[in-house]
Amino acid sequence: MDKSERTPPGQRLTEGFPVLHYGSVPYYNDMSKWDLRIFGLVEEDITLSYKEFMKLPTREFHNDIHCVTTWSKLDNVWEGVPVAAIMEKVKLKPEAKYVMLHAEEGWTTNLPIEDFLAETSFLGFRHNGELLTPDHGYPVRMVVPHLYFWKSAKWLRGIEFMPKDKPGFWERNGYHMYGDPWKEERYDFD
Ligand SMILES: Nc1nc2c(c(=O)[nH]1)N[C@H]1C(S)=C(S)[C@@H](COP(=O)(O)O)O[C@H]1N2
Ligand SMILES: [Mo]
Repeated sequence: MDKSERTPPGQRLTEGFPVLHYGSVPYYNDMSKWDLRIFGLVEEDITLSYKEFMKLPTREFHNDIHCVTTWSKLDNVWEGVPVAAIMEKVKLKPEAKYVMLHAEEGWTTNLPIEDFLAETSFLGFRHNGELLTPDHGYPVRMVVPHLYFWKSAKWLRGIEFMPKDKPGFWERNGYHMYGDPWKEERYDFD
């Protein structure tokens, strides 16, 4: 597919990699303070240390990203942990229908469980050959490329399984609950 067909309506292509977030960039000088908690509707919660996380299987992912503020960046190459590798560590309860991603400083974003479990979703730690920079989510960010990029939580610290949908940070502040870039699901007040 050519670049125009890969660009959703209302988006412009950028070669750069803009940095966008609310709040401040966390710096980690001691990775023993980082962990990732998987909780909510699972038989048993787990907490992965950075060491445990980095031992999970990884692979390369190729995708395009689309930010709600109208920039799109094509042909990203990432290294990340497939969601399936995380899901092998927990037993999901059947009532789990939605996911809340928890980042540093209480920042959150919500999505349906099918979108979280999609084969194209992953926990990324390398982008275009380099470890993620602090600005882009070091050490680990979620990447859900088929939804607007605000669903791709930087500085990921928790994955919560929920029975019902609940708005995350931007969703409480007017962003769409789902955020399909091909349908221009940008804001919920229009
Ligand atoms: N933790 C956290 N993750 C976040 C955000 C945020 O404010 N905090 N902003 C989101 C938004 S709105 C966008 S567009 C992307 C931007 O990612 P980038 O800075 O790597 O381009 O991160 C998303 N992830
Ligand atoms: Mo965004």
